[in-house]
Amino acid sequence: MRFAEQIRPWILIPIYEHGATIGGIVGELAGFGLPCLIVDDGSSAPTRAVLDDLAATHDWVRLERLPSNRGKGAALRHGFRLARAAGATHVIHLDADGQHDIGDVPRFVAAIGDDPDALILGKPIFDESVPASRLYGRQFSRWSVWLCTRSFAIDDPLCGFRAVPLDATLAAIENENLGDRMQFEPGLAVVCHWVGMPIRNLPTRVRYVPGGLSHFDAVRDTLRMARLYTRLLKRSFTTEAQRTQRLR
Ligand SMILES: Nc1nc2c(ncn2[C@@H]2O[C@H](COP(=O)(O)OP(=O)(O)OP(=O)(O)O)[C@@H](O)[C@H]2O)c(=O)[nH]1
Ligand SMILES: [Mg+2]
Repeated sequence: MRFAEQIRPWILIPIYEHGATIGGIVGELAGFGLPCLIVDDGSSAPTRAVLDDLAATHDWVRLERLPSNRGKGAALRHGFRLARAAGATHVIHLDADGQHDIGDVPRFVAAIGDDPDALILGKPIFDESVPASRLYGRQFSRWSVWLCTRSFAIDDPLCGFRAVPLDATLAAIENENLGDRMQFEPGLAVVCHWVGMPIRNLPTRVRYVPGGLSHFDAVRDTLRMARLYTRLLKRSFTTEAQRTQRLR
């Protein structure tokens, strides 16, 4: 795959206990010629063994291991920093559970080429495999994010398939407390929008594999998100009030 000299995208995969699906994903990524960083967030022995084997057999796969499970958000943040330190300008991150259409990676790369400054968010196209609870939960997050940003720019704040410009994103989240778990991704989209980063939404198919393993905790993760949205919403009103006052 060819891209402009100054754009150096890496694949980033945060993983927790998805040893059964990661091998197939790495196999599909092999043809794209992109370095791949896998951040293992305290998985147990079976997944660790699969990852060790993948890193040993593919020189373009780099494995980073965190000593204990901290959450997807913490793993992503860690991966952003490592990838940037290693010379990446962007990461395309995707989930390890086999839900994403890996064939869309070149479309994310092309979208980076079209607008290297943009945060490119996967806009999921679900098939009939999606559980209804996920669709309802998503609506809650979409509305919350639209309120926080006073815009519809972010179509889906939860999709784990994204392209992230590293310098601008790390600067935007540097002083933010966006949490370590599933609330990190919607929070990141909101603060990136707040700092004026262009947002693009890229349609991509998402499927729920029968018997697939999910770490999304409907109660705890929804509560974490609700708390974060409340905090961000309050801040959006304060910022707006300050701006109005300055204009008077
Ligand atoms: N590093 C890290 N990754 C995690 C953690 N929990 C989940 N992941 C990864 O994050 C991705 C998404 O996790 P899922 O469990 O599928 O969560 P989800 O996609 O929000 O939930 P579903 O809609 O049920 O699939 C996968 O790559 C997981 O391996 C975690 O605690 N740490
Ligand atoms: Mg998933």
